[in-house]
Amino acid sequence: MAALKALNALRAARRVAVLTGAGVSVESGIPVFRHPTSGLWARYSQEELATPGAFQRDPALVWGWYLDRRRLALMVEPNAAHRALADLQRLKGAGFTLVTQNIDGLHERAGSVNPIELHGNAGRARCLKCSRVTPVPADFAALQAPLPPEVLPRCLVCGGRLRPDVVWFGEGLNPASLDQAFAAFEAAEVAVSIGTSGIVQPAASLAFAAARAGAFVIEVNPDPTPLSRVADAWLREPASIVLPELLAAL
Ligand code: BV8
Ligand code: ZN
Repeated sequence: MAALKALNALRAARRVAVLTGAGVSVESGIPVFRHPTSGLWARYSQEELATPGAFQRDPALVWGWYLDRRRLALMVEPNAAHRALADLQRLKGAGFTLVTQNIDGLHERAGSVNPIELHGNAGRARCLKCSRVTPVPADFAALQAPLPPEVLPRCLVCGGRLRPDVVWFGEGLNPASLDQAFAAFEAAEVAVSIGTSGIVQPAASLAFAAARAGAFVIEVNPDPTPLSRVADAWLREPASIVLPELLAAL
């Protein structure tokens, strides 16, 4: 029943806004954010590593974590959920906006064009001094953790230290990206929240903003989240099953 309601709403909608979280990449082989990470990282909470303080205290440790996550993202393939969202964008055209909390770059590799990467991208580095953003230097990216501090990358323009181009806890999101995301969700006829626990702010507020503006809200998540009781259609199945089915029927 919920799937039919979702299908009818998506069919009729000209403006569709989608938010994805780590759950959309699970079936590609990337663990979700809030499960204990394996191996070297098991003894740290991810919230501890993804902070300016952690980088200040031990940049080699934090860079090692991001290089590992970048390496994993490059080793895996986008899954049917990523590909279905690229199809949906081709179908809906300019009325479609994809916002992601993920830093794995899988949406673009699946064919999505200009996804709004609210939390940045593990494939990029940013200079602490001149803010220049570049791909993570390839020679540095090839190194395995634990990294000796003397190998940490520096900006080729000003010599400043480079950091991962991601948004850490306690850091502001890019204001232009955030405004663009809220504008899309507040204008949407259909808002879709996929594979996110809806814990991290301000991203978690997007779907609620759409609901308040009168959008039909679809949630794709096997588990309940704070959005589930507000959603007009809660599809409790994995994204890589539900999204291709919806696209095939559109
Ligand atoms: C900000 C990049 C203010 C890095 C990330 C108290 C103290 C300090 C801060 C706060 C606080 N209370 C609130 C805050 C704000 C804080 C916050 O929200 N904290 C939370 C933990 C309470 N937010 C911030 O700090 C943000 N900044 O507020 O700044 C400010 C303003 C101006 C100026 C200065 C400061 C910044 C937040 C961004 C943090 N960076 N990532 C990195 O990745 O290393 S967030 C991180 O969490 C990832 O981006 C991740 O994507 C994101 C959200 O997690 P999810 O994607 O939802 O993943 P999760 O594992 O949680 O859930 C997966 C879901 O998938 C599950 O529900 C599961 O059921 C589902 N699933 C599983 N399999 C499938 C599936 N679904 C579908 N199909 C499947 N197959
Ligand atoms: Zn620089």
